[in-house]
Amino acid sequence: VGKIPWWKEAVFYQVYPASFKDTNNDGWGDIPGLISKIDYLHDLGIDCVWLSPMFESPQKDMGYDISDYQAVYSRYGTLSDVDNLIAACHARGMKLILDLVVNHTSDQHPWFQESRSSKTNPKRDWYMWKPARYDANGNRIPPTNWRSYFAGPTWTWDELTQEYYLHLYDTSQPDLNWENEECRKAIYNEAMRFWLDRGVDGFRIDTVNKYSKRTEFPDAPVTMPGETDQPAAEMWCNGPRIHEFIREMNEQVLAPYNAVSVGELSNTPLPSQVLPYVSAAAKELDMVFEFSTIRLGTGGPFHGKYLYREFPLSELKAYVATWQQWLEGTDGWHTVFCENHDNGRAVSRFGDDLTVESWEASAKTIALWQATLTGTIFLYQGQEIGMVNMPKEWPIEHEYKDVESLNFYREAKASGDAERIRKTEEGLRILARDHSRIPMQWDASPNAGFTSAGVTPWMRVHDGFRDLNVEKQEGDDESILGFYKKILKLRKEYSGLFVHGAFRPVLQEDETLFVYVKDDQGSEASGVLADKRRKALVIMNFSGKPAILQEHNLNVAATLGCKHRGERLLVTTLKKKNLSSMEAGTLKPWESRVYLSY
Ligand code: TEU
Ligand code: CA
Repeated sequence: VGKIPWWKEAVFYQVYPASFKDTNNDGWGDIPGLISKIDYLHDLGIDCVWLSPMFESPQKDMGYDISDYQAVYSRYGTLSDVDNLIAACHARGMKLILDLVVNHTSDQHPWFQESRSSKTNPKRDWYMWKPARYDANGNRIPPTNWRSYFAGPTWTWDELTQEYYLHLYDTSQPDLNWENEECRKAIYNEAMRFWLDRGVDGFRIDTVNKYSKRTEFPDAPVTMPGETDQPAAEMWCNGPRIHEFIREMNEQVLAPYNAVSVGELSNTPLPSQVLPYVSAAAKELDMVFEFSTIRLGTGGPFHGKYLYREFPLSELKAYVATWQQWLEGTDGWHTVFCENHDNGRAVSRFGDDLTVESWEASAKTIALWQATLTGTIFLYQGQEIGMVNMPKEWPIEHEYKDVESLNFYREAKASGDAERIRKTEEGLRILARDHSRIPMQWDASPNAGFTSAGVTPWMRVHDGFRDLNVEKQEGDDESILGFYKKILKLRKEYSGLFVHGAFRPVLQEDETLFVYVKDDQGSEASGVLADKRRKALVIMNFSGKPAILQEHNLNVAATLGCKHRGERLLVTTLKKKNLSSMEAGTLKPWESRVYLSY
């Protein structure tokens, strides 16, 4: 049993700095605010904090548009604040990773200012410039028909040098040219070594599979009839040189610093395409976020992330089974997550936030779901108290701030197509990235304790904050927060089962019950001898109705099977007061249990 790397069993927690805690009353979260909450995170059971971008930026994409990799955006604080944060984490045996955003910079970055200044500037080739094309009527058109992730074309015309530059995201986020070796070296130095030398423990790597574009720049096939720009993720995802680039990044920086790396891998639904990034032998990344599971319900005829569609529980379960089992027999690793700053809140999307009972029970069931899956677990700020989406009646044009949301909203409005506008508004109200970006709810004081009374926070605080906040749940081990603390401990205590164990789906087609067996036989990590193998049966009622196990042909003892003497209840989402009414054969709405064989 080789030594297990720390990052496989660690609990990671993503902080979105603008919305976490404001300590200087400007309505914007800051690093001193995060430092003031490190003990809260330590007490929750967090081992490593992932801090979303706090670098110098015009904030067109909330810091994912960086204009200086070695400076801190003034509203977040200073370099010494970051040094203090690193020290605060390390003093508690915790670690800190930063967000590495190097597919693009802000158009305000000096590199781009130089690149755009003339065609002969030494940094011209650090970005992707192309001459215009002309249509049959002699009108100038972009080099390709690619549609941006934020709607519109991926090309912006530059009058001064009479060429287009590429931007997969906003026009203010020009793509760096990874084909240029000098540019890559500058990235490794300025964006990576600078922070690793200050003591940062690694990186979450933004858009990690998009640096190698199809450099012949072909047009994308038409999948959105009638639209000028077409979705073209295959033109820049998992491109011809991507593994060469990531291996070089590992060789040059990650390995020498022993830096942990977790890559953000979107638009890559096939395990065969994902494995090369995370197999230990590949020496590329330690792990990745694969989005198929939590992107369920997004996308639609306009490939807008914001055209929501209902999906059956069996579809969610199928994705979980696929991504829980894809690494068996390989030397790879992966992550477990259901929330981040780019998606709606899990309890509003996969649970039921309509009544206090269903909100609390479904949030705990989602917690149990995450805490029993194999991989490294990542929580997102507020998930631990069951934070929910913004109220559906909040007007989009006033309360939504995200460039992605607003671009899709304006594009739909401009289309004049009533059905498209309706579908986009409906989708935004469930899926918009804004839902996870409203202020963290700390207590029942004005502005939920995120900032002082009388201050206007950069985003509106959820109206329900008085009943949903950290203070209300702290000290109550039956709250959602108390439940997370409990099962994060159990996850570690039975890491052979929950962190490393083999996943075996049960009742895969059932549209009410989400059931699986975890088996520590599946991992040498548990060091368990064959005759002592442990198995756990996770049973979750993913519905608002009681579930009679017998009606679903579920028998606990039979399902756990093997030569065991019996099973015991390891954890239930029920509160103590309801335990007396707990029926072995019936699950209450959104009730979940874990049985342990022994
Ligand atoms: O997101 C990349 C990514 O996965 C999104 O492009 C996603 O595919 C898109 O929302 C689909 O509609 C990262 C950051 O997490 C995100 O916040 C940034 O806006 C983006 O990159 C650009 O840096
Ligand atoms: Ca502040």
